[in-house]
Amino acid sequence: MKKRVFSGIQPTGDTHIGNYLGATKHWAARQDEYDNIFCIVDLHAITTPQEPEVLKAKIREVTGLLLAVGIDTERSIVFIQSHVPAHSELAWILNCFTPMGWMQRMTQYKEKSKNQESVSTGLFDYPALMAADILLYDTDVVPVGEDQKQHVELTRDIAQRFNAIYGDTFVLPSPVIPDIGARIMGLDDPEKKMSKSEPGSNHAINLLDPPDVITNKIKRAATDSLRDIVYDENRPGVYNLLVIYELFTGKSRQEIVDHFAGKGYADLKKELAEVVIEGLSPIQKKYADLTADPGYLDSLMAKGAEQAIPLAEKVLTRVKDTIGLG
Ligand code: ATP
Ligand code: LTN
Repeated sequence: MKKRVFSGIQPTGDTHIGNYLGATKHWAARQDEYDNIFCIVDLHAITTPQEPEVLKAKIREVTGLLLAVGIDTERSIVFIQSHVPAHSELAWILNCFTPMGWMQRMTQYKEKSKNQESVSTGLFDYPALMAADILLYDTDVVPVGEDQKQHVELTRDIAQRFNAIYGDTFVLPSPVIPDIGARIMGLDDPEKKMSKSEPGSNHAINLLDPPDVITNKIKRAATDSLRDIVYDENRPGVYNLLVIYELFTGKSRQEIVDHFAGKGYADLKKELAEVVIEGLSPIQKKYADLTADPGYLDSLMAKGAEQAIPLAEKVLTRVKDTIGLG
């Protein structure tokens, strides 16, 4: 039997090449290897304030982009989190088995709540909902970018704690993080992870950015005052650009360093813009086709929820029986 993969993406902000290179590209590439479930996590999106109309549009956009990068609904279940009520229900139950101290250690919460006047309880509790997403499907493998590793490990801890009390109930999931590209950095500040929620027009390359926007963003990307083009993690700006180049071209590091020997940052940026534009072009074309008929995505998502609901219900019933509910 194939291993079960589950992963999720938030319908907030603009989906960027970090999401693609760190996560969705791998989800698409390994679909035949696994039994896959991918989720557009709209309930996670509302842990920070959202405009209703924008949220609705973003749910459609992210759905379209998942399919455009190659997720195939014949081989993978794709659905919207709020369409499957068991996610909220299991999240509540898991809350009751998660020590506050475990949640307080989560670095994403610490970062996202920093300098905020008011933060929702939902943002603090975000990892319990994520644990519910994963555990509801007896998930073995969770492919994510580096920033989500801690949340998957917490999920595993919650599952282990529950199993220790009640006996084997949950499958223990493991995170899978790509060797290269697990943490694509912001173009404007290579010390910060490229992120959907980061403001700044020059921060991220979005999957739907037109060619001239991509070229301009890369032109303005932060580098350093040195000259040679080599992989050096102590020079995060150039390192990040080289990693992006490597992932879009599929070339080896040696080939890339040889290719840019004697050239300058302007050459690197020009060629990088070309390969990114070329790499995103088929995704953008496919996205335009998929979203031309609005009813099409809706029907696929209805089918995805129909497939997910019985799987989730089965595990939720197991959990409720175990703890004496119902
Ligand atoms: P936000 O910053 O608002 O939390 P995000 O950019 O992290 O959003 P998500 O929808 O939360 O986007 O993430 C979807 C997937 O993309 C996750 O697996 C996450 O780990 C991965 N990911 C996000 N940013 C990066 C990045 N800069 N590099 C590699 N992977 C990333
Ligand atoms: N928290 C994740 C999104 C997410 C997720 C999941 C990822 C929600 N539920 C379950 C993997 C498995 C993020 O990318 N910020």
